[in-house]
Amino acid sequence: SGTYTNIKVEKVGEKKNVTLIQLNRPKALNALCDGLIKDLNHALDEAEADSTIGAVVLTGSERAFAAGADIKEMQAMENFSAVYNSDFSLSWNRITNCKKPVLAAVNGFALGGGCELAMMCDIIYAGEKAQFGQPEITLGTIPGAGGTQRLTHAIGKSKAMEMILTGNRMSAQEAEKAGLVSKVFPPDQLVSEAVKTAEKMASFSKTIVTICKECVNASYNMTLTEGLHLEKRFFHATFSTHDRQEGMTAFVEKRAPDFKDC
Ligand code: CO8
Repeated sequence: SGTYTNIKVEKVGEKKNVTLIQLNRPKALNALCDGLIKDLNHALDEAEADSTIGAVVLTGSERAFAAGADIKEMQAMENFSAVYNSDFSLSWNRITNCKKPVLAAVNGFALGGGCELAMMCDIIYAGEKAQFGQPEITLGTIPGAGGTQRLTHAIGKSKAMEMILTGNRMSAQEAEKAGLVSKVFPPDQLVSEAVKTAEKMASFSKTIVTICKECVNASYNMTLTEGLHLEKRFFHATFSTHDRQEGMTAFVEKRAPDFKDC
């Protein structure tokens, strides 16, 4: 694992096949400054390139997953061109495009860009005291890293509108009920539960896991007909992999499969 200023990175799990990335700017409640985003992108590049890693868990502290984009950095941007010409937002697709599954383990505040960062991940687990919100309206701006789009997809128009137009926060329990979050755990068990799930995803064929992720993400960008077509073609494609043959043969022979990620 590399050495970073704004994050901590560790290989975890029984087989050390999960990368645990912890956002680590406690004094600013993990506000997503430029340096933190650069560190995060770098750590994701490393996890993606590392053939021993099968999944990533992204977490913060018990107090905050991330309290948003760094307001102090944004305050200094004078006008449209200052923000437009910076690479402030460009690298934020990194998580969605990561070939390995990324699970967000959210304790505490996930606000603004922090909520958006969690929503870029493939799965969100929350600690019982987590709070989700898009408070940009209170700062005279709007969500700029997917909040108006991904939140609406996740929880529907009425709930998304209410959060975005009022800045009101949603509790972990409400977020689970609304479908934003898939599971809620006591704060001190959250990361270990997330790692367990990540280990399970990491136990399967990496190639097939990546295809699954690509197909699910495609549903955001395609009509149903196009998405079903893409899925069918990828389903067919799995038949030319070693791992599909191994998986089905292992089932028939009543033994554990030995996936080779090809
Ligand atoms: N940016 C910078 N610093 C922050 C941020 C932030 N988002 N949030 C907290 N901090 C800092 C505080 O300034 C404070 O620092 P200091 O001690 O130097 O004053 C420290 O963290 C602790 O914060 P508080 O004292 O405020 O702690 P409280 O427990 O009283 O309150 C809150 C916690 C409620 C989370 C409060 O800090 C808060 O409201 N934070 C701002 C939340 C917010 O508005 N987030 C949205 C930001 S806008 C955004 O994310 C736009 C996304 C667009 C993305 C586009 C990217 C391409």
